[in-house]
Amino acid sequence: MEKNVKIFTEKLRDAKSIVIMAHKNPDGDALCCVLALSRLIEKNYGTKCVCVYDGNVPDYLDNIPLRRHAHCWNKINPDEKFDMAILLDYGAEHQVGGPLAFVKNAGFVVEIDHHKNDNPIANLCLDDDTADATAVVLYRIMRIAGWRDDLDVRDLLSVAILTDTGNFKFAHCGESLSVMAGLVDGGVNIHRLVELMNNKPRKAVLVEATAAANADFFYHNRLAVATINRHDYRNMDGRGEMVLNILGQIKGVEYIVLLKEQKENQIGISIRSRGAAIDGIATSFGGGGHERAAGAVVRGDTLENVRSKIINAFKGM
Ligand SMILES: [Mn+2]
Repeated sequence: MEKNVKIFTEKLRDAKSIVIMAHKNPDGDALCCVLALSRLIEKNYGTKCVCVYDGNVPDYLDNIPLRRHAHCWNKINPDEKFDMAILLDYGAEHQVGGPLAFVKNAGFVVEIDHHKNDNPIANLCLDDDTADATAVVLYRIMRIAGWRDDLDVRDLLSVAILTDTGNFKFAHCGESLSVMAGLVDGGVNIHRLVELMNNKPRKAVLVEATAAANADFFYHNRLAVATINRHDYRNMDGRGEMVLNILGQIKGVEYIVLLKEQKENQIGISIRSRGAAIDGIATSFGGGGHERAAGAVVRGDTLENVRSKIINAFKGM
């Protein structure tokens, strides 16, 4: 890591134009890391970065610091050539979406990620798939590089860690806790940040609550499957973490699946596990992710078909 951070900082010193991005439909870790790194680069190297995203930013992230610095990628000239493109929390090439064009045109590509990825697309990889959040890796880089930060950066890294660990319910390593301790010592108020994220539209919360209430159970109640149809999907805010969290609290439930009919014949799948690894199942549907939190998007198939296929995929687990 030290050696790669050194290469990264040397490249940052030379880069005159930088674009930063994460996965499509960014979550807290994705968007907050983009904004935090952009501020860190500006503060330590004087370069103003362009922050882009594809898809929708959920309402619960409306009030995070520097939010207005993130732009939908199609607001930027598609032929723009950047000296450096930085991919954060992106998972795999196909999850970047529109801004991938900037990566292809960039002089040098850096990635900072905590997803398992067998085909990294960067010239320089600062990845660690054991980290609870990309923000944990970014914090490590910030410390190794000796960068100056500020409260906005510390707030953003905190929101990233809180969202990716579900307020530490899914924390696996002590590092995310010790990083958070450092951030709190640096002035972060966790309660204030959690309150700032309690910003979902009422309809969105009710859609998730209803999906959880109407879930079906299979294999001696070890698998819970919830469904959100096309009509209700339009009112969602984020990926439906609340549905997954509610069902995961049930005694005996080991696997939780949420199916989202994003549009006709396009089904989003989110899978969580309290037991065996399920990223293989997500991969078999064309997706990926982490061992116990993964997902996929299936195109060209109906909600009913995908539902029976995914239930089948858990046979024998
Ligand atoms: Mn993440």
